[in-house]
Amino acid sequence: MSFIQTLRWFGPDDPVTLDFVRQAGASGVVTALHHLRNGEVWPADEIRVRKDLIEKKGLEWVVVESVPVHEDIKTRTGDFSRYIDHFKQTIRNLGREGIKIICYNFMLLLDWTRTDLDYELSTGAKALRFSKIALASFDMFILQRNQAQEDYTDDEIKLAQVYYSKQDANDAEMLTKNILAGLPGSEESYSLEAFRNKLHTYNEYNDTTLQHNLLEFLKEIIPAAEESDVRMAIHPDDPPFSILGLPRVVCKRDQIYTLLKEVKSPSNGITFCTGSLGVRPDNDLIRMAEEFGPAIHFVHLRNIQREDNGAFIESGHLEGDVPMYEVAKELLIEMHKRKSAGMDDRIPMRPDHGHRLIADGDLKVNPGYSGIGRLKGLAELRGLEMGIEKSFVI
Ligand code: DNO
Repeated sequence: MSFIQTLRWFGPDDPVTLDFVRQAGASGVVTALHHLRNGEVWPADEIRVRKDLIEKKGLEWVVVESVPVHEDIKTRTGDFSRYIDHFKQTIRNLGREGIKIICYNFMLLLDWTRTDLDYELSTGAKALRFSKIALASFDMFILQRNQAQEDYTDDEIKLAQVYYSKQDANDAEMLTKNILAGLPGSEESYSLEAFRNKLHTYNEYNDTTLQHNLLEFLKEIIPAAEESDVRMAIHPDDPPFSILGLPRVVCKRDQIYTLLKEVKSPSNGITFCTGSLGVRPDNDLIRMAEEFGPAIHFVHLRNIQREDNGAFIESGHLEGDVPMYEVAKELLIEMHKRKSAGMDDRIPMRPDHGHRLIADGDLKVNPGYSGIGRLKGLAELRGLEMGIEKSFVI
């Protein structure tokens, strides 16, 4: 009753190849047609070509991560109806090709965000890190967003001033790039000027309007997913709080509860990403894994270590603030329940991100997506899972 072990693969240009995925012992691949423009329908023949490539290596494409949601859909402006039709068609095309789990997110303008992509841990390994103070310094002094100060406490403002005063032009450029250039899978990137101009048009959005737009979107796409026997798995916001004045509505337990309750369907579910949700101490991950169990269609296992002033480091998969043993146990129990109910029981899981280790060498990997670092994560999680399974008395 184990997870389907998967690794993310960014397509034929990814230096971490499908052969590597196979040798790592994963059976599943998580990928997307990254070369298509946001909002385009994914053509059936392109899906098939990608699927064949994966299957030729003896692997299976089990999850799409992600089908990007066009910005017009999130804001419900412009051409949003047409883009929703495209999204539905993409669901149908994927379903017809046998790819039944689709991960997506509903973050405005930016996808996942980090301020430091090369943070050196005490072991010498490199990790990703997010610092609220660095973000505040970008927001107030580089982006110079109107009224940005209102979003920070006096202490945060002081710390951000100190942080900014220590930065040289290169540091500031690097920080801007890390935040705006789009981390792998983001599919969107902005120059400072373009981002500033865009942001001006977002003043009217708040949690209420954004959540409304998300629910409207779900009401339209979930029936298409049901017809195609596809399960939609929304990814939580990362980090799970508002940044740069933009609302975020998939951050915590109550928000997830609402989106599942308002559109009840076996096709409306979540990606349970422990690294994203775990940043908030008010998210009780063990309880959430139990409560949302049946709606968990895909799992990202990753750990974070919270630090002072709203910062966090991506720690080793088994070390940090995410109680990985207990969470994994809850998810394995969920799979057992499914099996007893005669249902499709195995949830695809990927070790989310990995450190960059010496053995990763100079390979130009996508930030967070090293080969050896993720292999370490996968191996640890595989061992954890086996230990839990063997201890079950069923
Ligand atoms: C980061 C990922 C995100 C995620 C999207 C889901 O490593 O977790 O890129 O794929 O936000 O749509």
